[in-house]
Amino acid sequence: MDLGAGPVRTFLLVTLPAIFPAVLAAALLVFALSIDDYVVTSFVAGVGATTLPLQIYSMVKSGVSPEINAVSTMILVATALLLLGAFLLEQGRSLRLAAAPAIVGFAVLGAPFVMAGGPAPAQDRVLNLFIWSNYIAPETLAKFEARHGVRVNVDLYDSNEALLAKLQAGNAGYDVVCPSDYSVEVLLAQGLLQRLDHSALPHLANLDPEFLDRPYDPGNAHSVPYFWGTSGIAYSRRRVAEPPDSWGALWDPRYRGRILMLDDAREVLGAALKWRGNSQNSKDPRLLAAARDDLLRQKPLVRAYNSTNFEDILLSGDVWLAQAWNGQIARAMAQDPDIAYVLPREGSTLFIDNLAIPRDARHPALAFIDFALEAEVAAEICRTMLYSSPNRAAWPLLPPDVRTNPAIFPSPEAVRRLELIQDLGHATLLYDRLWTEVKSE
Ligand code: SPD
Repeated sequence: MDLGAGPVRTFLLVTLPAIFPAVLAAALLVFALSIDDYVVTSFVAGVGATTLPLQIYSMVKSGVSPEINAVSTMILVATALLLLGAFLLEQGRSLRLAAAPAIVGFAVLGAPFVMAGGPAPAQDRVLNLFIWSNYIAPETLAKFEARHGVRVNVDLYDSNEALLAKLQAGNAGYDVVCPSDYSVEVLLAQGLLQRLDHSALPHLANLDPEFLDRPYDPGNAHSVPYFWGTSGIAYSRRRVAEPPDSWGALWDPRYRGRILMLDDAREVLGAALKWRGNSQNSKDPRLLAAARDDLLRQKPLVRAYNSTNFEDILLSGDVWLAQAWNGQIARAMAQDPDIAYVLPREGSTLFIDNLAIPRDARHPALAFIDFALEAEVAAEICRTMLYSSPNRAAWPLLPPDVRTNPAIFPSPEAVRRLELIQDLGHATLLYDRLWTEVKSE
């Protein structure tokens, strides 16, 4: 500037070259962190801001597809090329020689993003859906997209607590969510759900009244049932000597290292409570502490806590007994007749998962909910995911082997032994603390 250059010229010719190493180092650090991090990103990313780890994580939830293998291979190749570049540089080779593999490496890393990129659709032509993994097939979404000319962005979760955390943190950008029974109650208490205009939901009449007007949402003013189901014990017939009929089977030392539990505070503490003949909605600190102690005793036997792809782990033979949700196990049973599913005699969870619209939603959410309530669509959703459909009009459209499968549609006698999980208000903190003690031990 002393010599007469303007601010831009000075910045480009003096300041930027001086700080360039720091800028480059920061860029590389940010890149490395973003390609490595899942947890923080999943909490802070907005809808549609899907980094590679978020994308891979949601792809893994619907089974390991060739796309995941392709992306992983590209990352591996790119890493090898970048390391080669660094190695050549270290060996004192010319910058040009060292830069060649590094440039190819960056190109390989960037290719999927360029290929996946396209013009972003207009904001009002988008629906942001936040739903349990293994709950809707891409072909069902494609039908909605084609009919309404809307693109559906899907984010997946595997626990009510993950859904609650996102919605409680403020405008998450979702238009339709899928909370379970007790979570509807929590969200309602915090004013986080919109009232549903039933006149825009003509297919509401398709639902079995058995699943309507439950205490967690009287009159279904804010939610409509999407799937229901059970928690039970899935096992390998070949490897488990006697068919289990009690939660106690998950404490059997003969199966050390071959047991899987859901990664879900209410379900796991609930199973321990049920095993001892108590309600899974108990608020009694003594019963809860005893359940925690049982779970700590069980921990050396447990191979994994997993609510995502427990059926795959069972199918792989890594675990032989698993606390599980029925639909994914029904899918595993269809793949391998060695897998079986029982509801423990002490009773277990009945869940009703619902579609609802968050307070800040902006897109055509009612249209999506009514679409999911249509008989043919509900039948397709049930047929592909194998969780239990509350849609009475869909039942005649289901294949007989789905309709008569007791893992999907248990008998009324079995259903009588099931209990809905309820919101426990302040006692939830106690469950959270005990669960943390179990997991962190
Ligand atoms: N992967 C989807 C499983 C959904 C099960 N519903 C959860 C009920 C939690 N109590």
